[in-house]
This record gives sequence, structure tokens and C-alpha cells, in this order.
Amino acid sequence: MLIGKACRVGGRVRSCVVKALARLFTSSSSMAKSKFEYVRNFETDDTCLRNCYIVVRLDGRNFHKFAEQHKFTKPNDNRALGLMTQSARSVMGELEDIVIAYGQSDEFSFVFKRTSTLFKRRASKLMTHVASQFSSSYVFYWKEFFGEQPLLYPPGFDGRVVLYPSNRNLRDYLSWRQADCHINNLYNTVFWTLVQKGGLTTAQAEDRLKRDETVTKRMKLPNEEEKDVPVTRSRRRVQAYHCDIIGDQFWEEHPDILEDDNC
Ligand code: DGT
Ligand code: MG
Ligand code: MG
Repeated sequence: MLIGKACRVGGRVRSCVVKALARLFTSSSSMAKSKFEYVRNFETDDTCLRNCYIVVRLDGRNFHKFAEQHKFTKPNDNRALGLMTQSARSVMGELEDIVIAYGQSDEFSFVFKRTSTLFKRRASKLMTHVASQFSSSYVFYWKEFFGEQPLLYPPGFDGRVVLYPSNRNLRDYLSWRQADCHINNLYNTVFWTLVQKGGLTTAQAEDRLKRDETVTKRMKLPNEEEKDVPVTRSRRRVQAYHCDIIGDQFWEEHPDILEDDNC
């Protein structure tokens, strides 16, 4: 408004006012900057330790309810599994340093190569990029997998970062997630067979499984390998596998995933 007034008075006056204002603005803004800048020091350093594999694990928020409201089939919904895998592919497409991703149920683990310098190894950057890319992809590709079944509300995923310093530790981590998948899958398959085919109520099936725990522990599912997905990258191509990653065979067939322990 002041500048407009000065304009009418004449060119010289206008240029003086503009200069004075510019001086005032720059000096006060730089004062303000220096006055407030100290808040940066409240940011904490979250650089991940060198030489460690960085694992980001995501897990769906309240998927018990999400699965029910979106009519996921029990115990396993192939559409949901496919959508999770597609979302993980999208994450791997964006973040090149991920060497393997393993998923089951509503979770996915992403392993960054141990020598990665992506985002200066900052945990929060890595985790939030993985979580946001995964979540937006889950929504973006929903229709491809669920067709006419509408997405009723936006799903969310939590994330955590864990560091593993050796190949053994990393393999044990992935084995732990796969063993967890098999145990849950076995229990859920027997549970829902008792309900859907055996005519038991859910309470009766739960009670029955409590008593027969040793039987279910000894059973093996015929197609259990299809309920989880390690997604790996070989020379930039992302491939999905449904296979055992606890034994040695997978690792012998993919020697490029793990890096030397003596790096
Ligand atoms: P959270 O993670 O603490 O926010 O809570 P939830 O409810 O996500 O619990 P979580 O992650 O321990 O368990 C995953 C839930 O997702 C579990 O209740 C079963 C459901 N879910 C995942 N995949 C399937 C599926 O293929 N079919 C069905 N029916 N449910 C599934
Ligand atoms: Mg969950
Ligand atoms: Mg879960």
C-alpha cells in the first residue's frame, strides 16, 4: 500500500521508499532468521550405524478391522496378498538400494544393502519414504486387485527401523518373520476349517485348538509357501518368489543379496 502511494508522488521518491523497505525487510528477516535458527539444534541425529543392514518393517494399522470391513477371505485373501506385493514392488522401484523385501499378512520388511548411503542413512528419511510410498501404492493399486469392492477409508502403516550387523543376524531376522508366518498360517487355516467346514463356533474352535496344540504344531500345510512373498532384485529387475528362505538353498541361488561380512 505504501509503495502504491509513493508511486503517485514520483519516480525518485518511489525508488527511495522501495530501497528503505527492502533494507528493513532484509535486516529484520535475517535478524529473525538468526533469532529462530537455534531450533534446528533440537533435531537429533538418526544416522544408521555403518556396515549394518538397514531393515524397515511396515505393519498395517488395525488390519483386523480393515480386513473385516473389506471382506477379506479367511484365513488368506489372495487379492490382499497381491496388493501388498505390488505395493512392495513400487517401493523397490523407487528405492534402488533395497536388496530384498519379505512380506506376510499385513506386514512387509525391506532390507537396504549394508553399504547404502541413501538419504545419508538417516533412519527417519528411509522409514518415512518406505511407508509413504507403500501406503500411496496400496491405495493407487487397490482397484487392480479388488475390482468393484470399494476402498472404504484410507489405510495406514506403521514403520520401524532395525539394524543388523551380520549376515547371520539378517538371515535369522528373515527366518523369524517366515517362521511367524507359518505358525500363524497353520493356526488360522485349522481354525477357519473347524468353523467353516466343521460347523464349530469361533469360541469352540479356539477351545479345541488350545487342547490340540501339539497336533497343530506337528502338521504342515500343503500350500503354505504361497502365503508369503520374498521380493528380491536381481540386476535391477524385481522378482517375486514364494519359497523357503530359512534354509540355505535360496541364499545359495541368490549370492548377490548378502554382502561380505568383512566390509
Ligand atoms: P496393529 O498392527 O497393532 O495396528 O493391529 P492389527 O489388527 O493390524 O494386528 P496384526 O498386525 O497383529 O494382525 C494383522 C491382522 O490383519 C490380523 O487380524 C488378520 C488381518 N489379515 C491380514 N491378512 C489377512 C487376510 O489375508 N485375510 C484376513 N481375513 N485377514 C487378514
Ligand atoms: Mg497390523
Ligand atoms: Mg501384522
